[in-house]
Amino acid sequence: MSENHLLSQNSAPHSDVEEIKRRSNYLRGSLAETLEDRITGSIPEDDNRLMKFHGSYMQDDRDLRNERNKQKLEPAYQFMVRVRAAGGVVTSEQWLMMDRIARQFANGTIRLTTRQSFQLHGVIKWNMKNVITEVNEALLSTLAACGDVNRNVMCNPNPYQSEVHHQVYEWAKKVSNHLDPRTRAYHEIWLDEEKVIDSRDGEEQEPIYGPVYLPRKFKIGIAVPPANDVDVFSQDLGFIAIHEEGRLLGFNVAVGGGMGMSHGDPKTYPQVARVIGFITPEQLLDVAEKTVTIQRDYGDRSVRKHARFKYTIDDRGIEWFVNELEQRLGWKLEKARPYQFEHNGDRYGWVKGSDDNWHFTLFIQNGRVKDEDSYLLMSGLREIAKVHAGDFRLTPNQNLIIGNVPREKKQEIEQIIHDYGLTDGTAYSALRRNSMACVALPTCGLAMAESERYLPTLLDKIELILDEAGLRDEEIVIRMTGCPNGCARPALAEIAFIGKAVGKYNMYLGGGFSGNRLNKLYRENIGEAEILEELRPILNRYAKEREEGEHFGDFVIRAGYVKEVRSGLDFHE
Ligand code: SRM
Ligand code: SF4
Repeated sequence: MSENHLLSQNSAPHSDVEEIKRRSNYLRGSLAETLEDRITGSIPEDDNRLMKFHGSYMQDDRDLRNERNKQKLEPAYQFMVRVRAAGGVVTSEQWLMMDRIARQFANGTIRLTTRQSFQLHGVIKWNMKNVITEVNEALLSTLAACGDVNRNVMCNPNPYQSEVHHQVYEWAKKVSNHLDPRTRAYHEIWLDEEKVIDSRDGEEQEPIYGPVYLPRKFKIGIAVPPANDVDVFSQDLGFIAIHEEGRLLGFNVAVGGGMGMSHGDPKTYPQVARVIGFITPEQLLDVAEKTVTIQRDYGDRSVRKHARFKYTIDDRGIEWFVNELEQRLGWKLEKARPYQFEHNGDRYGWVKGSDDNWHFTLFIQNGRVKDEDSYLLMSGLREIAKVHAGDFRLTPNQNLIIGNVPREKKQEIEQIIHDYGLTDGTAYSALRRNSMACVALPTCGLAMAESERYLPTLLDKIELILDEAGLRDEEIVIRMTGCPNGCARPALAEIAFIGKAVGKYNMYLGGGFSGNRLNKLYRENIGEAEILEELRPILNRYAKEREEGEHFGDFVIRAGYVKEVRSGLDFHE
């Protein structure tokens, strides 16, 4: 263990979560026993903290909370299970497995997340082992999908779009594997692997993380310009692929982004990552590992709200970080290379890849895959998976690519798409195609307002204004979350709504269309009528007064509705 690590372990009193991790014997705790306990559908809080590292959260159905409380019943405890694959690429067999377990053990829906993972909701305790076993048998994992470790590594999900995309995807997988926790706890608890009494000391068991893991979650994403679909500036550690004539030269490194904040606490804020230099592909793993160890050693372990990497960097300064990184690496970063981002959304419909195969990006509203009376999305995708030898790819914007369709299969897949009316979103407004909403109610314990269940109807109403203004096909990025944690990366949207209370939102304007600038608070605590009242004149003015090619987020700054935010440090100014 490095000296710094020991120092940080000994400084200010640590939060309770640090103690839980320390006592857990590498994430074991008493999980094996509490999962067997048939008296309650819940698990104790200490184990719930550890459960996150295993890819699951205990939740309760908040729609049922009051009623069950009245009836003096315990809350309807259930578990969310997050399944990850770097870059969100899975096979048809893996899709079919997710589809089956969603129907058999969860609430019959699949959630595609903003980090290219799957989520199942409503799994009861007794079914957790079945779910995790099936996931692992299909060669996917839930390990480290949540918890104070590196999370799912994001990248453009289409490895066949070009050779550079392919190489970037391979690097995303390598970073992901390199930073996976090494504890055997997961295999013992869920996969019935024999318990080994391990005589190795802490550093050997978790060579990168050590016995208390990271102070907080850590996120990595790799972007391939001109697309910034992974929102590289929202990541703790972002890599921007630098390519020339179809060749990957290396990556610009960006550090210290993050979206979370708390209402009313100006010490918390979203931040955009800053570009600090250029590295070659072979240097990527070293940079990722050393960056993670710096956060391990210097991140705040006493106040969890302040424990994200962005605060470590902002408190000490970017120069301090670059210096520390270069010292640990033993070499210096090169000067950052030029790059250009054009957008942070997904491109829909059919595209032909570098291998002559076809790829179809479907619009999935807020990432929820389910069957409804008029739209059998889940069944349609199941039928495709049955005949599709290519793959499925979860995009960073909660959409789905049916990837790698050979020419001779394209018609068959197109027929299923047609039969089930699956949509690439062209029938919708460009605003809706560029929308994201987090899960929020009824499963998210932190939600203050609706998000996924509300944004579609709010969009119906905003679309009427767009139609009046002639802006239906204007690409504007809009995002909503049920609380300020920022799971749909709202601080980077041109228009954002962040939940404050049931039916009330803070409204933000002015994010950059390519995910390069934070937005700014415009109105506080407003309901639907005020939202529409506020938006109508701004959208109408934008329609009339925008300059050639000017995006909405840039317009609202030029027109004086909000000030430009250059750094998270100015977010609350
Ligand atoms: Fe998130 C906590 C859902 C992406 C920032 N997030 C949660 C929890 C687990 C609620 C909880 O702690 O009890 C939510 C589960 C809700 C449910 O019922 O499913 C939740 N987060 C999600 C997902 C599913 C949103 C979605 O609709 O897709 C995303 C899953 C990603 C994945 O597959 O790994 C998700 N969360 C994000 C992102 C976006 C990203 O990573 O690109 C962020 C902002 C980026 C960042 O981390 O800065 C994000 N989630 C948070 C935070 C605030 C962290 C902070 O800095 O303070 C929390 C709260 C926490 O950790 O205490 C949180
Ligand atoms: Fe829950 Fe808040 Fe994340 Fe939405 S942003 S899923 S409400 S934690």
